[in-house]
This record gives sequence, C-alpha cells and structure tokens, in this order.
Amino acid sequence: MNETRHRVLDALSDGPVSGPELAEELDISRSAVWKHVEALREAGFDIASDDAGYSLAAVPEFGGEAVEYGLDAPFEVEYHDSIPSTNARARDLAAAGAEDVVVLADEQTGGRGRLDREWSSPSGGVWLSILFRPDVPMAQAPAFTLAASVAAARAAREVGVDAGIKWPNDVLVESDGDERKLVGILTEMEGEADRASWIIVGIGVNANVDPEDLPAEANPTSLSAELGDPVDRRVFTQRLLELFEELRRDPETAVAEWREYATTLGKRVRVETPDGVVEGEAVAVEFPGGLVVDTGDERVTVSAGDCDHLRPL
Ligand code: BT5
Repeated sequence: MNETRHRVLDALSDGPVSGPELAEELDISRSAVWKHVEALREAGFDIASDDAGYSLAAVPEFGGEAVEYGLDAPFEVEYHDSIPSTNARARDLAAAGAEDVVVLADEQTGGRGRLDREWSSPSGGVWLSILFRPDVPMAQAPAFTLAASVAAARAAREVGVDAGIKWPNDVLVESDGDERKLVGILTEMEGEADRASWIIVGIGVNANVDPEDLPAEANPTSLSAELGDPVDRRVFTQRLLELFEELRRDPETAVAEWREYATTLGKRVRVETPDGVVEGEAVAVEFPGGLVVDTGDERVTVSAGDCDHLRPL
C-alpha cells in the first residue's frame, strides 16, 4: 500500500472526516481522496459515508492491505488468493532488488518443503515468505530459521495452541508422545560467504484448514483443529510478522528463546545429515543453530538435516 493510501486509511480510522478536510490534511486533490477511498473499498475495507464524512467501519478479513493495516513491522505485503509458491515469488522479487517484502497467499498450488518435498497448502492457511537483506555472513542464516520457528510457536501460543519446536524447523503440537505438525519453515538464501545478499524465510502455518486435507503421513494438525474454531488469520499473521521482526533484529536472543520452546533437547534423536546419520541424545543448540548430539562416544554438532525423536531407551 502506498504512503498516501496509508495516511488516508489512518485518517478514516479516526473519522468521520469529510472529503475536503482529508484533501487539505494530506495536501492532495479531492478527486485523489475519492480514488483512494474507492481503492480501499475495492480491497475490502468497509468505508461508511454520511453527512459528517467518511469513516472506517470494518477491515477486510484477510489480504495484503488488511495485514498491513495496523501492522507494527516495516513490511510491505503482497497478497495472492492463489499462487504456485510464495517462496518462488519472493525469489523473483529478490532478483528484482526488493527487500522487506512479504508474499502472502490463501492457497498455494505448488508449495515446497525442504529437499524438494511438497508442502500441501489448501485455502485457509497462512502461507507466506519474508524477503529481507540482513548484514550477516551466510553461515548465520540458520538463526533466522530458528527465529521464524520461535515467532510461529509464540503466535500459536498467543491464540491458545501449545506449540513446541522440533529441531530445526518444525513447529509441533505434542501430547502423549504424539507429535502433530502445525508449521513448516523453508529458508533460502543467496550471497557471498561473508555477507548474505538476501534471505527468504518461508513459513507455512496450517491455520484454518482441515487436517484431513493434508498428507496423513506427516500427522498434521491445524490451529482450527486444535482450537475447535477458526482463528482470525489477519491478526495471527500480524503477530507472526511482528514477532519475527523483533527476533530477526536479535538472532542471539532468538536462539536463546528457541531453547525454551524446544521439544528436542533432552530427547534421543536420529538425524539424517548430508554426511550420514547421527544418533544419540540432543544436549544443546548452539548459535547460529547447530544441534549438539551426544552419541555416547562423542559430541557431534549437526547444522542441517532431518531429525526424528526416538523413544527413550
Ligand atoms: C517444511 O519442509 O516443513 C517446510 C515447509 C515450508 C512451507 C512454506 S509455505 C510458504 C512458503 N512457500 C513455499 O512454497 N514453501 C514455504 P519439510 O520439513 O521438508 O516437510 C515436508 C513434509 O511435510 C512433506 O513431505 C509432508 O510429509 C509434510 N507436509 C506437507 N504439507 C504439510 C502440511 N500442510 N502440514 C503438515 N505437514 C505437511
């Protein structure tokens, strides 16, 4: 949303305000005011008008403008009802030089997980990718994945779903040893070793979707299934972005907070890494995100891989 439209919206939310008053306040023509009001109505804002002027009656349920409205984080939000993959779109935007942009979709038709796996993304989810350009070496990028999982777990807890994190990037709801997958995160990046050029953190939250519509082998769950009611996706998305914004400024704290939510620490794990399988007890997570596994013989730090929680011996 452009700057002037933001200001029109802010003025309307403090309204009623008349067209001429608005034009004067924002130093634009009356017809420009009219165009902004119409564009906002088209985006789903309910703008009442009576003798006293215009006022904001209701905010749209979901969408780019809806999420940007009142968002306490410096992201522009590009919304799609349906798109193949928000990460793929964010890569195109990165190639075009963009930054601090969020691509958000109601549905993805070609959602991707790690290692080219599929990410099922029916309508009703929160499928988004955050594109940013932090001044950090590439090796620190895993800290942003952990930051995203902390933000997602916290946002889920704020709506009443007791989420935990399985190293490195799965946000799960656990009960009686049963782990149900709520969120998946896919981080992509490009740059030189000493400085990332861009990082894209893709976050897929099963918000208001029926777990029956998701691949059963992943034992999926959703916010609505856990709560018995749909969540307000606009507010949830805003909190997710605001929490991520705080954590990305302070990756060391993000890693510390990750430990608080971790379900992996203290468990026996089996991690499939690009260099082979590591099995043992997960004893620590080190900045920027490596998992320390005590195999009995030695302590090994793994920085990437698929992690399974094993039953205690
Ligand atoms: C992930 O991969 O968990 C990362 C998923 C990232 C998705 C987001 S959505 C927005 C952005 N745009 C994209 O295209 N991607 C990102 P991984 O750890 O590889 O897990 C993939 C596995 O999870 C699949 O093989 C399935 O078994 C399972 N799965 C697929 N869809 C699921 C869902 N909606 N909920 C739970 N599990 C799912």
